[in-house]
Amino acid sequence: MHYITRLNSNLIITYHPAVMKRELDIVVLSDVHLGTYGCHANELLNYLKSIKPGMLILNGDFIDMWQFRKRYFPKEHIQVIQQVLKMASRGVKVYYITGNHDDALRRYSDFSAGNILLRDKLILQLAGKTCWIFHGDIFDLFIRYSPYVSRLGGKGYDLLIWLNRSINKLRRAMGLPRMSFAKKVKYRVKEAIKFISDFEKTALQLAAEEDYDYVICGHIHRPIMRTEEVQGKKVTYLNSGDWVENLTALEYNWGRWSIYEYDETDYQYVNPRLFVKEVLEEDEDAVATRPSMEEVYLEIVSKPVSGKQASS
Ligand SMILES: [Mn+2]
Repeated sequence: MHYITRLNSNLIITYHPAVMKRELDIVVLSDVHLGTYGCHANELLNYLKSIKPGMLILNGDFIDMWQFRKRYFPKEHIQVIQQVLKMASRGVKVYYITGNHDDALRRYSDFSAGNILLRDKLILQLAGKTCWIFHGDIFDLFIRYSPYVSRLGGKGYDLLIWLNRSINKLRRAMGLPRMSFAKKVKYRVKEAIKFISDFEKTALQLAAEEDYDYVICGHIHRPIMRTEEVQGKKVTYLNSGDWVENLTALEYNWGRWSIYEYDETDYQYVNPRLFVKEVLEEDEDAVATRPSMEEVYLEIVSKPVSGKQASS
């Protein structure tokens, strides 16, 4: 998705996404975790500024109230909130669905203010299909998981991400590729994998029992889209991922769902005035009349080449 228009062979303009917004029916985001070191607020801000959805669904853990510290809430995190409010004021319907890290809001569920609607879950009818949307932490009740996994949402995990970022800054300065600790810790552990698969299975199972066609969650920070047949019913499980590690969103447009993955190059803006025109190809006459090195030497030194032979 690059907004590139070729005006002529020498000039390429890359449009800033803010100028050309992508129109979408629905966008689902989850696990932004504003207020934590791990949150990629700048990237999310780029993404939000590049889209024009009819509906924006924040599917839980948008603001991390567990780790909410007054001393860590940087400018970019506030800008994300401002951008969402701006979108709401421009007519985008914003559903704020509560998660376990913003469960303090659950006591206000079903509160609405203009285009901003606070909910614990959302059911949508899309093209004759029923979509069941909620954060997914309720499955923690069903799935017994190891202390390793339960720690993933805690302070230690946030510290790990902070450490990971600091190390990556250093690695980048040394010209080394970035590495992800968090991903390693999370995915390399067998129990975590089992937890994820149990989570997905539970969601599919419950959705089939409740007669939903789609079940859309967040919580486990793993973007995916999978369709299974459960008890003779076709159910699709979707997960919007997160803005800590994966930088993903679910997009619904033209009657179908897709996973958007953030790509830095989509947001690079180069001022066309800064472009240097391509060097014109040398025409053969110019090459033929170009003086030899000896001639240039003579021009400068005015003495024949002696000793070392100048190469031509
Ligand atoms: Mn969660």
